[in-house]
Amino acid sequence: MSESPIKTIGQQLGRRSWAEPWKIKMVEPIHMISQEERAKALQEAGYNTFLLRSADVYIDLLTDSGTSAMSDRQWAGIMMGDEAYAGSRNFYHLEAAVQTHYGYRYMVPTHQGRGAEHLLSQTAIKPGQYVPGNMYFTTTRLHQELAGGTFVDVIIDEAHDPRSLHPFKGDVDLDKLRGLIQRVGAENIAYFSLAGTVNMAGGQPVSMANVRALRELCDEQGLPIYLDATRMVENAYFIQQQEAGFVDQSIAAIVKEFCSYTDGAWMSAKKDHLVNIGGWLAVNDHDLFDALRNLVVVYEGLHTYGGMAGRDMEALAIGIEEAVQDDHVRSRVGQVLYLGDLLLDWDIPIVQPVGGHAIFLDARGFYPHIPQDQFPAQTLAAQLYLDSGVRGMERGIVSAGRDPQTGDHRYPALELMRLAIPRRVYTQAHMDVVAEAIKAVYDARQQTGGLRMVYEPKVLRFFQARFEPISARE
Ligand code: P61
Repeated sequence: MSESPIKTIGQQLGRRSWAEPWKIKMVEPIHMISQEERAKALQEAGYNTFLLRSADVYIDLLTDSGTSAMSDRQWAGIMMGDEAYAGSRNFYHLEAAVQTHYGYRYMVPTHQGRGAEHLLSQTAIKPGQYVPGNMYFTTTRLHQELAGGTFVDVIIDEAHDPRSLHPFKGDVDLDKLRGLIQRVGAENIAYFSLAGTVNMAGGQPVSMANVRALRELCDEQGLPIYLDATRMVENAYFIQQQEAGFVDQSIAAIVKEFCSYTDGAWMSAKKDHLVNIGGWLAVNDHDLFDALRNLVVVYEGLHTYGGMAGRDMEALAIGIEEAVQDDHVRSRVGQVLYLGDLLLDWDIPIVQPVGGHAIFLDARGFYPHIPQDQFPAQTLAAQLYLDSGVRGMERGIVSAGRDPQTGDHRYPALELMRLAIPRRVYTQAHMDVVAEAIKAVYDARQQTGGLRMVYEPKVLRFFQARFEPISARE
């Protein structure tokens, strides 16, 4: 493991330029349908980008989850799948990769991140307990609630302000956490639910100083910390670039130090780890591991495959090693920053600072005339698709869902539309197309009206909800 980051050619020679540390060996054609066909596809999809067919999408920034390109080494790993029901050699490779790079003692494989969230929530939360964390994530909070827990957001206030330039907007507000402990008692708190590169805040990182301080407080109170490590590699990049004392440390070393302050982690391997499917859950406590290992066989599969094929585990083990390479992370986050810079040059309202995996457009800045319960971010996602076949995702009131107690919409401070960039998939030219499309939608903002929801699923409603435009006369 290299302990100091590798320099790009540009950095070695004192130049500005940088480039991807790979070249393209295989391509997948994409195509674009006409404006009339897009309008029809959008209507058929109920103005919900989750319900579009991918064949109708030109540049797909719905998610960076499971959409990244695998390397030739990962594809070679696919051919090395050991599909034994029990004890596949690929499992041991994966276990070793998690232990080496994340430092936890015990690992349970799962089919994807929410499988791991389910197992952890059912095992570590007693009904009635609270689960504080640095902003909710949809599936994470739902599994905590299904286990009888109540999630409490204790992220710093800056995270809720798209214009705040705080460099670590993922940080935990320790005073808010102390306040919760005083109010409900540490014995009524299951664990701290910490996320790296906080997705719903705009891909915002947590600083090393913050996790160290959190560890101290949780030690005083006897609380474990479990980490959502889904985009921890990207979080480590921001620590390396922005936190004093880390510029000479490798991403791999930073990830490992960060994890050392936590008691375990769950992972959607579909993000940082460059695979199309997979996940894991890793802990240091043997009793907890035992309980998780007993539960995984009920919901996911045997404890040496957890819902993945042997070949999936091999691609994932190799993906972990590739994910922590400095030159990879620099170019991955660099592409996101490139798109962000184009938009900032045109004064398009986006969440700043630009985060690790996505650009988040501030839908309130686009459509101040559309009330939140007419779904400004959902409207923005629909408009961008209509303009140019670019697909993004609502991350506002629809995603926030309803309060289980009152049944009312939750009204989040952030009303965002996310454009998540898959890893190693699109080029700089694609980013230019996306930027121009956003500019066109921004320029037409005053003529745009909101939506009404005409079908609403009970849980995780954003995936399948359907909408209709509200006509100007209403
Ligand atoms: C995404 F619209 N994320 O960002 P699984 N933790 C974190 C995630 O980002 C995450 C999971 C756990 C997705 C897919 C997705 O509301 C949505 O492997 C920080 O997807 O089960 C997933 O991991 C869950 C999109 C999930 C959504 C939920 O695009």
